[in-house]
Amino acid sequence: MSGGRVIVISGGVGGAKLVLGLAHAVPAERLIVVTNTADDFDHFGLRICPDTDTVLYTLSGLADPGKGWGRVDETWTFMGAMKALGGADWFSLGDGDLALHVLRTERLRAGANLTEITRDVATAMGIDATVLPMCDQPVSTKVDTTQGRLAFQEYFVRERCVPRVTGFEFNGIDTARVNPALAAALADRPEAIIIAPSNPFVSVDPILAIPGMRDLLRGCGAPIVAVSPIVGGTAIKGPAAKMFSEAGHDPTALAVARHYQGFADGIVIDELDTGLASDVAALGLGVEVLPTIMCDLQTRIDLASQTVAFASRLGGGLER
Ligand code: FO1
Repeated sequence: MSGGRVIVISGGVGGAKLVLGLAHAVPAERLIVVTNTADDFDHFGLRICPDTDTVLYTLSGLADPGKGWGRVDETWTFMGAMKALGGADWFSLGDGDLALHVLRTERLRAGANLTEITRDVATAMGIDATVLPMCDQPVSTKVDTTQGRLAFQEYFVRERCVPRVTGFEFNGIDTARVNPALAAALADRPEAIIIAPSNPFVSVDPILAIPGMRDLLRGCGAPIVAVSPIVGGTAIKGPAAKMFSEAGHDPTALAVARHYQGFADGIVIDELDTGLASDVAALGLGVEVLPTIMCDLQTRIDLASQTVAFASRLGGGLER
């Protein structure tokens, strides 16, 4: 490793696993985590930022290890009371988690931005790495389905990803601005850009869709490496494979590579997909075959350090 910053682009549960590995493999002062905020929404008058919170809880050791989102040892008194009153109970907010949403909402109303709030929460949680929301302006993913347009959490949680997807729109993206702290880090010769094994359509694409983001990432000179969230034809977590199928593509690591073709310099695919390596390479991408299923902390750390090493090797040969 050469000592520059490692910038990782992450969604929620799947991405946070690699983020935790990176937090062990890369010194904290060199790690920047950029989170998707297009899943954010208002619920019960509170601002909920699921992917950012999942990263914060994961890095601080507070995450529920079973679900991957929310807090470990959570209690659900609020939700029980809400349900008894006839309130909406399709989106579960634990009692401890609720404190974060109340605090964030109060601070947003008082004029703080998401970056400041996230920094202060990370500090309070004892997180040393930098966690940056992709932007401070509200962006919200809308999922077009054969049953009509749904807000992202309605599609994901309330409808359990069942409706067939016909497209996505990121409302507010035109007026979103790349997080200034990220822009500054990109101008400071980072060592590597890692795209975590998050959903390409709804976790990574919103980040890349911020005006100017792709050019900043491509132009910073660092190698861009994606880790495939599709292994052996299925998604490790969530609806990514279903979304590829509904878009008319076989859900494979090759489809992920095609998705990032022209943007990423390389892709990490799983050992189960070794047979796809030559097809991926034929797209003009560097390929690294690794065990990518992160079942415990050590496999996360191993994948993180091997991914950074792969990026560094690619970086040596980059000509842009
Ligand atoms: N996911 C669910 O499947 N059901 C829930 O009720 C739910 C609540 C929830 C509350 C706070 C939070 O930070 C995340 C929560 N998630 C829940 C996860 C979230 O919907 C997804 O992880 C992401 O938005 C997709 O990356």
